[in-house]
Amino acid sequence: MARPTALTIAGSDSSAGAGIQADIVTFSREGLQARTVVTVVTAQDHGGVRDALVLPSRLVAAQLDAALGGPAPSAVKTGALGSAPLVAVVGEAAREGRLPNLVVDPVTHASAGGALLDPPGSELLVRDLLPLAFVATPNLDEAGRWINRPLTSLDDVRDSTDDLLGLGCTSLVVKGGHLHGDPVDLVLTERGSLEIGGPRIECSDLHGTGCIHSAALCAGLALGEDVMQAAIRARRAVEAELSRRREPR
Ligand code: PXL
Repeated sequence: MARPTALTIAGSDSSAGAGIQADIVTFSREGLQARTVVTVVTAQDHGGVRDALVLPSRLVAAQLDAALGGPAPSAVKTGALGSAPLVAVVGEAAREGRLPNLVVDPVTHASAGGALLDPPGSELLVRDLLPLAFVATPNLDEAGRWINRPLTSLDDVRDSTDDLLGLGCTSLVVKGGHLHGDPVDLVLTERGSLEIGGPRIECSDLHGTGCIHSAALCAGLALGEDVMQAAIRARRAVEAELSRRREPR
């Protein structure tokens, strides 16, 4: 039988550790066929983003039409979206019901520095795209910014469940990497929550781990898992990647 397909709408990372390149590798590791829509082309290395070009919305819309031309993908994720017009292109496709199981990873900056979404784009993402998302995957800082209140502890997130779901997405996975001690990811849905623990794997290189997380989550949904199962898959994919990076080369 043909492998299930997932679509990523994201930026290109020339170092290939993050962005659309990380998404393709992750989809493939999880047994999926990838389709891709490139939004921003970046030239980057460990020093950060050296240059970047946000593609014209016409070209992104054309890629999206082409990528959605065959049998529908089983799930879709977004990464770096560059600018408000590209957020609008994705929003329009989502409103038309063309982006099933939409995972919105709110990427604004590259891990080594450099903007990947401008401020009007970030505003539109919250207002226009989050309400169309099946899952959003903010870290603590991003989730806190969305509800205008700093989130620094697990209790802060637990107490903010209603406000976070009030943003309009069906569910959220608030990533706990910034918590003190071992990270706990919190899955929030109208039907209940789940806390996903695990050891903190110390690693100086975290480049692309957010992309791997949202891609593996998207893969889980494409394979028919619910958001809680898919969030566990995502957490384990990040742990496996960090363990590989710690191995002596
Ligand atoms: O991990 C976030 C991210 C997303 N997309 C692109 C990136 C990065 C991080 O560097 O380069 C293109």
